[in-house]
Amino acid sequence: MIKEIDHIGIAVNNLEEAISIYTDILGLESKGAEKIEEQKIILATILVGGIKIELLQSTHPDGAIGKFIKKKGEGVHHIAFIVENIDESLKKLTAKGVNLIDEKARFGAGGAKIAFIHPKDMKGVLIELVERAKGK
Ligand code: CMX
Repeated sequence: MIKEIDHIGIAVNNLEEAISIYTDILGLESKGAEKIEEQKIILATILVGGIKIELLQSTHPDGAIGKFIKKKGEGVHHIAFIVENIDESLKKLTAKGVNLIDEKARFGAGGAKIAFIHPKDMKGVLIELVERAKGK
């Protein structure tokens, strides 16, 4: 079902400052920022070999990232795995009794189909499933 890691999401207070740390200090490449209104975030993608780091800044205090930072501070927010067929994956997980945040996939950054699994069922780690269009 799971192919590989797509990205690691990191919650940050200040996107520009975070981008500068990952590019100027660590020497990684940034692909630029994207606002995702539905998720109440602005995200910047940092490329690390075949996988990505998504730096996530909240645009509203009541969004998922805003609430996370308020409770836990900045840091790793989620791990995203690539799946070939997200609808099939969600059906399989439902059959196994897994607590899904999204019973149906929705659209995320870059037009990918995404869905989240509740951290309570994943040993305290928020897991995102991602299905990318072929060639993306
Ligand atoms: N990782 C681990 N645990 C987390 C967490 C995270 N990212 N976010 C919340 N939690 C914990 C909370 O601390 C809380 O723990 P306790 O019960 O021990 O206090 C528990 O999960 C449940 O929290 P909650 O208050 O019931 O629910 P929240 O309103 O905080 O929502 C969650 C939590 C995961 C359901 C919500 O953030 C969500 O739906 N996330 C999916 C969407 C998302 O994260 N979007 C942002 C990124 C988008 C992207 O990258 O595209």
